[in-house]
Amino acid sequence: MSTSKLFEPTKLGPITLANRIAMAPLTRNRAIPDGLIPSPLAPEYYGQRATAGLLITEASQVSQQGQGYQDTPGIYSDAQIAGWKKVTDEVHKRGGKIFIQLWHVGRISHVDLQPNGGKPVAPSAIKANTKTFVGGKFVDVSEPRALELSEIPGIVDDFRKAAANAIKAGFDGVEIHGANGYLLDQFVRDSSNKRTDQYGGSIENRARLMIEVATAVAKEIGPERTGIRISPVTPANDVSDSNPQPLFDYITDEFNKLKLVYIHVIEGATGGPRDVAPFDYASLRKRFNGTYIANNAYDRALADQHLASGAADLIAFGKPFISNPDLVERLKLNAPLNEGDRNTFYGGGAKGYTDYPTLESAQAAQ
Ligand code: 8OZ
Repeated sequence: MSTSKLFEPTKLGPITLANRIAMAPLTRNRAIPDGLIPSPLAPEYYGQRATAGLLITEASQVSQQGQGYQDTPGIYSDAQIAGWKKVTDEVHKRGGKIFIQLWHVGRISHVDLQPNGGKPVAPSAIKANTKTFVGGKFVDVSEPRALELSEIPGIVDDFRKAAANAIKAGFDGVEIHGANGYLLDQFVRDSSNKRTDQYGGSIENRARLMIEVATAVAKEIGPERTGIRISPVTPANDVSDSNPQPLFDYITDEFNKLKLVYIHVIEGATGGPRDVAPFDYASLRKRFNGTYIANNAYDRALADQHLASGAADLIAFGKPFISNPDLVERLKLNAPLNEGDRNTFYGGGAKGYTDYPTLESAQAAQ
């Protein structure tokens, strides 16, 4: 048996988690197209993974404007809330805890998804050199337009309402998506933000929208139920920053003032190398008074090492959770993992979603 800290129960604000393993948010593009309601299979999919100490849902847009890929679920309509309630009920029935990730894609979108076919919105009218998935294929993202100053309070309010909806849907809390080159990260980083008003220029100004969103959400549902994901050096979705360390040190200090329950940090390039650029994650860890969730390319050995040294409180696993519903058990036993099928990551039905075998079901089938 293992004495790894990974399998110890732990507190996350007011709630108790069964272990220090989090399921990272994973985009699966299986929402019902009519209404962008979570798939009828989503309760089973998340329920199968409820042995993780904390489940974080796939990114879910806070408004139609916040959508950037086809068939991603929302959390802004009553029908979406009802769909998510089925997910949280199933996860709670199986003893799990679940946060929903609140998302606005900003410029990583396409006119076909936007209200009245309009341009996607961004801090500045600079097109990202990346693709999105719309109409069944990968296409270049559309040319964005810069948000008017007068529109910014509406965006903050969309996050606030989405957080209130999340609580109605039975979630234990929310994770604000501040990572991976989406709207909040586009404001933060100086490659995508060239504004000259109070939302551009200095670190304080570029961080302002992210902090305003975190403030509004924490005020609405409580900071003990509000976490946020950041990715200080990821090149994902064509963003970069000329000086990320002071930027994210500042942001972390602000999260501290708000008493957010966790920061979820993608260390390195999202889904890629951990050492893509120099960055002192220990600096964030040391500054932040809440829970530090570490993510990116962790395996059992690295997880044990970082928990033992105090570099992290929880470890989030992403892709391994797609193909291993019983990942917790497999990590505990150091058992082999199922390979994921990339062809079914984004879109489709039960295949590659709810049909991956557990150790137990694989054995029974023999
Ligand atoms: C993969 C495909 C589409 C979106 C992220 C929400 O990177 C995503 C995402 C990942 O945070």
